[in-house]
Amino acid sequence: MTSQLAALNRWVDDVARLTQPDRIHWCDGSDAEARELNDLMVERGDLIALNETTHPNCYLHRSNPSDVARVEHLTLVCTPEREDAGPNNHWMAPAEAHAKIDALFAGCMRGRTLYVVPYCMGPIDSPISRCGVEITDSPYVVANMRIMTRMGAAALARIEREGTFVKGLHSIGELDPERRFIMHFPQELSIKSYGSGYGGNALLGKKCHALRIASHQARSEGWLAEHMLIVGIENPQGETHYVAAAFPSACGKTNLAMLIPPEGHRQAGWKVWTVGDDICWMTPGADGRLWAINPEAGFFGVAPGTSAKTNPNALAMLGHDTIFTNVGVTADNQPWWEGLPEGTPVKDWQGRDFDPARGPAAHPNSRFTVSAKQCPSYSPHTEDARGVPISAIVFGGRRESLVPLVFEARDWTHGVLVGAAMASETTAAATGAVGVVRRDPMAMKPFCGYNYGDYFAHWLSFDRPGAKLPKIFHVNWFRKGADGKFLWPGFGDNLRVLEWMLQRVAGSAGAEETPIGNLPHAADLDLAGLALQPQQVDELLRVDVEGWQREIGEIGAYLDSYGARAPAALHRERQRIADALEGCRETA
Ligand code: GTP
Ligand code: SPV
Ligand code: MN
Repeated sequence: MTSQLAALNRWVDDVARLTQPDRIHWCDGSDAEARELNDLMVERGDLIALNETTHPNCYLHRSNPSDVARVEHLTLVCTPEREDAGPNNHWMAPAEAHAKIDALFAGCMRGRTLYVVPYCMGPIDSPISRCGVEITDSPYVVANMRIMTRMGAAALARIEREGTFVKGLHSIGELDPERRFIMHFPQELSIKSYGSGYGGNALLGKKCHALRIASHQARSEGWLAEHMLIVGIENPQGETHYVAAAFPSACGKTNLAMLIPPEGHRQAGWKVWTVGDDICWMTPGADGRLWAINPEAGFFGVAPGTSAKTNPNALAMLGHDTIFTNVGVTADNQPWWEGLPEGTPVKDWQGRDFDPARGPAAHPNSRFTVSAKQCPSYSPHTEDARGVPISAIVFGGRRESLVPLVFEARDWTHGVLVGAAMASETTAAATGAVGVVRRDPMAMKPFCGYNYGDYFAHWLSFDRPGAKLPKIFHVNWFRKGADGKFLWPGFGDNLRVLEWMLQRVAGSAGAEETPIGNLPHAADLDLAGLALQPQQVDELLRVDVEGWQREIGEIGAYLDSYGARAPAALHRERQRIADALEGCRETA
């Protein structure tokens, strides 16, 4: 046995001694194993088989009602120095954290099976990919990890060959919110998660490894681990350009990643290719460009709002081999959620008879887990070992006022400030109030595994001689009019905005320079076929100088909260914008 597998075996032994499982099962990722696990879960009531005719091999999982979203207040980054986790993270000293969570793990797997889940984040042969092993007592987690990662024998072989792997220890414990922690130890490349079975808290390859631990590794190794979708846009000339976009949780990544172009664009020959919908690892290539892989192999997507109108590709992939979590069901046992035009829910997400007075049938953060290969727009380049070259980076938030539909950053430093200054209304993806505007730089507030000040400096460091960096843009699909309705149609029509961006990259589209960045004139956007009033377009593309003066003041205070760690270049950039806004107001 190689020393690596010996190290893995020792760790499994240590964990078994602590947690006292009845059995240990090493997952090989085979179909037979998946079938056995599904049968077991159906028998135990962890999964409910859905309508075999309309949804072959689809299952419903109902979470404990107190365990349906990420828990940011219980998610800790445990670096030796508190300052290295930064004010953006909850922190605990590593020794104290281990002691606290190990006390919860003690004996917690009695009567249960301990599953050893080797996984690879990224194409199994890519040098950019990284492996991990999750130990869990939840068969639901195993089933999800099998879809979301390259899980099983091939990953174990890579671990044996390669050396390092991230250690993730997980138990659902008692699913008691009072006995729940999600802890990260970046220096030890390890994660410990107790008391939750929900997505980001429990599928440790996803946010815990591929963002919090990976962002820490990426900083020391010169790459970026980001909360971004990756999408390829093929123009009528047959050229495909890749865009990476960071929007906070439940703010449109899955939808943008697999959009269907508007009718006119489709006829002209535009196509969209999905590479990833949530996480992007980007590395500078020998050619100076940033090359990106999607470390995941599946989608853990938001169900509500997904329909044949908003996201036909998603609907098409959800017809078979999908795990649904916390959706409602119809009388004939089909999955149902708010936003589907047809079907009537008879049971809500908690399995109760559906009563609209008690709220929606599907939980607002109900999800589907599905293999990326089931997506009709799945890009064959998803498996490319070197990744795909990124032409544009997009930041975006959910802002009902102030922030225009789109603007372009003048250069990389301005773009990093645009990312660092992002704010968005909170959503049901995390516990806590929904609809509250908060700063969420680069959509990484819950996921950056170290001090944001250092993270901004790391982003700035990519601007160096020889670099051919993507252009940076900011979008807002969620601007509302006085009537409280979204001003922009969104979804497939978002391609119209991406088209302008790619024309800007090619140097072939116009823009107006403003203090906050470059905005398209209405005539620079292809709006043909949309029923937008001219005043709606004006509103979407308006820069409210006084509103932005307030915003830029708040951004200053926000940067100040990172003290000396906030890069001086961002302060200078912010001041330049503040001065330009002041100049604008004086001339107005
Ligand atoms: P996470 O998986 O939590 O990271 O979310 P996400 O960023 O992938 O968000 P997703 O694409 O699942 O969208 C979340 C919600 O926003 C869904 O209910 C969508 O229907 C809705 N949504 C997505 N894109 C748009 C858009 O362009 N306009 C509007 N109005 N709503 C959108
Ligand atoms: C998010 O909340 O950003 C998600 C779902 O993508 S989770 O896996 O829970 O992080
Ligand atoms: Mn996400």
